[in-house]
Amino acid sequence: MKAVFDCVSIFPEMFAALTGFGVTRKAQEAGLWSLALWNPRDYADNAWRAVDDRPYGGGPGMVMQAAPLEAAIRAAKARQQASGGVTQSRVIYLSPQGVPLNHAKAVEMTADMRAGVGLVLLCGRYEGVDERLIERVVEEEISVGDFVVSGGELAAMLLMDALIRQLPGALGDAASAVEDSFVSGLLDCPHYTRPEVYAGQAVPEVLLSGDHARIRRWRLKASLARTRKRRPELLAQRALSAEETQLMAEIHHEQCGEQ
Ligand code: 9D3
Repeated sequence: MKAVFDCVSIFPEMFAALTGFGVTRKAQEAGLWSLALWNPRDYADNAWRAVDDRPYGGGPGMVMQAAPLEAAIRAAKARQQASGGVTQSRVIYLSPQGVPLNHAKAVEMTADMRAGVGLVLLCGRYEGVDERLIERVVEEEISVGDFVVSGGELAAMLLMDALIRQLPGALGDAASAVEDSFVSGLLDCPHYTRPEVYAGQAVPEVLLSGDHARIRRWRLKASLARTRKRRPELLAQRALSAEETQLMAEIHHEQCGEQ
C-alpha cells in the first residue's frame, strides 16, 4: 500500500524540498508515496483571501481561522478516501504543544500508513490556529523538538522524510535504514573515505585492515564512546549486550587514563 499524505498549508510551494530532491523524490517517482497540497486561502470567504484574524483577548500576532482550515481538511480527507487504499485518515497538527517526535513514533506511523492510514498534516503559521478547529478535527499533535520554528511546514516535512525513508524500497541500500543511528539506540560511528591522509590526519588503521570482525568491533566501540559522551541518557534507556559491556569497560579505563 502506497503512503498517502495531504498537507494543509498557506505555503504549498515549500514542499518542493521533498518532492524535488534525493531519496524522497526518487521514492515518490517510484510510486511509494503521494502528496496533495491544500491551501486554506482557496477556502477563504473574503476577496483578499485572508485566513487569519486578531486574537480574542488581545495580544501580539494573528490566529488562523477555523473555517477555511476545516474546509481544506475536509477536502483532503475526501480525496484520500477516494484515492483507493486509504481506509482511514488521521489529522495531525504540527505544533510546539505536540508530543515530541522520536524514532519509535516514526516506525509506528510508517507501519500505520502501510496498513492504509492516510495522514492529513495541518501546518500552522502566525501564533497558531483557533483551538475549536483543533478540538473538532485534530486527532494528534506532534512537535519536532523543544525549539521554535516559524511554522508547521518544515516540521511536517521532517516528519514525512522520517516516514518515507522507512518505506520498503525507498533507500537504495536496504541495509541503511536498519543500521541507522537510533535504530540501535546508539549514535553512529565516525565515517572516512579517500584520501587515506587528509590535512595530516590519517584514517584509523583498523579500517584499512580488511579484518571485518575487528572493524565491526571498532565501530561498535566508537558508537558506545560517542553515545556515552554526547547522549548518556540514551545508554540509560538501553540494555547492553555482553560484548557492549566489555567495550564500555575498555572505554571507561581509557578515559580514566586520560586524566
Ligand atoms: C509565544 C508562543 N510561541 C509558542 C511556543 C509562539 C509560536 C512559536 C512558533 C507559535 C507558533 C510557532 C510555529 N511553530 C510550529 O508551527 C511548529 C513547531 C515548533 O515551533 N517547534 C517544534 N515543533 C513544531 S511543529 C510546528
